[in-house]
Amino acid sequence: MVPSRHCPGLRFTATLGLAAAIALLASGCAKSADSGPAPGLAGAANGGQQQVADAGTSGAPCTAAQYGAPALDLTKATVGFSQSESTSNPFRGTETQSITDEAQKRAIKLIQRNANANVPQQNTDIADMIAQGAQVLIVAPENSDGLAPAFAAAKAKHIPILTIDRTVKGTACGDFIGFIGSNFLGQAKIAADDLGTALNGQGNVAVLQGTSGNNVATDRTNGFTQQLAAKYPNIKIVASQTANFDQATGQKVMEQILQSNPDINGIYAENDTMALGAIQAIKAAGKAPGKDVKIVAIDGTQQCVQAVADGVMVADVETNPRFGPLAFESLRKFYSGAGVPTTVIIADHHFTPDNAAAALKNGDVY
Ligand code: GZL
Repeated sequence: MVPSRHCPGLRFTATLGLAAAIALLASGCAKSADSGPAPGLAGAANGGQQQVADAGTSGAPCTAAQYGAPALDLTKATVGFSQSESTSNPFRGTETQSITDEAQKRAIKLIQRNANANVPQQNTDIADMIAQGAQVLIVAPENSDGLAPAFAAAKAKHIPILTIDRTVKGTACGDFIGFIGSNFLGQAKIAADDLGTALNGQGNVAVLQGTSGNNVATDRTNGFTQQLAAKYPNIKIVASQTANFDQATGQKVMEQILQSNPDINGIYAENDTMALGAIQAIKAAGKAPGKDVKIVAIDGTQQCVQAVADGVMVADVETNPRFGPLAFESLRKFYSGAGVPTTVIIADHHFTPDNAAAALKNGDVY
């Protein structure tokens, strides 16, 4: 594993206690968002397949019996997939494709819906799939507490739900099986270090926050502000506003921020699509992204990693959306009696000018 420029070449080992592992995750120097490919894949073209972070699993293994779900032969089952946002965002498009491909590979019947970032719609989607015969669900939640009606309806029918990419409030192995996703706090701390270094520790920055009401945006906002406060006292956040993880909104919000704060020299976008919108706004304001304004973002999409390679962005922290293999393997273990940890944190790449070109070549971007 290539040590990150900001974090020593830390890696989790089996000997780390969970508290230490969580502290390390929170410190932002977690392997899950550290530089370079996941360990053992250093430079290897692995097509970006998800890897579990070292010490990234926690929670007693959950089985169908413990959950109170009937036995099920997955190969004869109907699985429902509830996607939260439009697949026009490459994160969502890749996530949906990964679930679809893995179901096909395992010859499992999959039905799916897309709520287009609408929480009431996602409740309806889940209810519809239950009515259509879904016996187990994989849900990418739009937010952390708006889906209680759908989760309660599934629970009442003993239909288990595995959550991916965002968490929901409730009891693991009770209201839902568990969670698979990234270390969002760690991602944000790495992004803060990237921007702090690029600005030589001083400047005025703007934050484009994701949609409110979910753990991803909350952690990415808190992680960034905590790291700035801890390490970069001369960097000031002069504007921080949501652009709902959306490119057009990101451009509009950034145009407004630049009008009222012309001296901004850094931008932290909580996902790549908003970063692309911000780049448009910077250019429209007659400034050079990468020169006049340093930009860092989170997701690891092809366009933004290319921007890192081209010097337009300073770095891009990956959020690997290829949940298919891990999600279906988790369901297999859940039903086989082996059980699945209720929290599984995945390892993400950290794309910098040192490795962006190689990542674009070896298929680690999406
Ligand atoms: C992260 C996911 C976020 C992505 C955004 O797991 O919830 O939502 O980073 C997406 O691109 O909108």
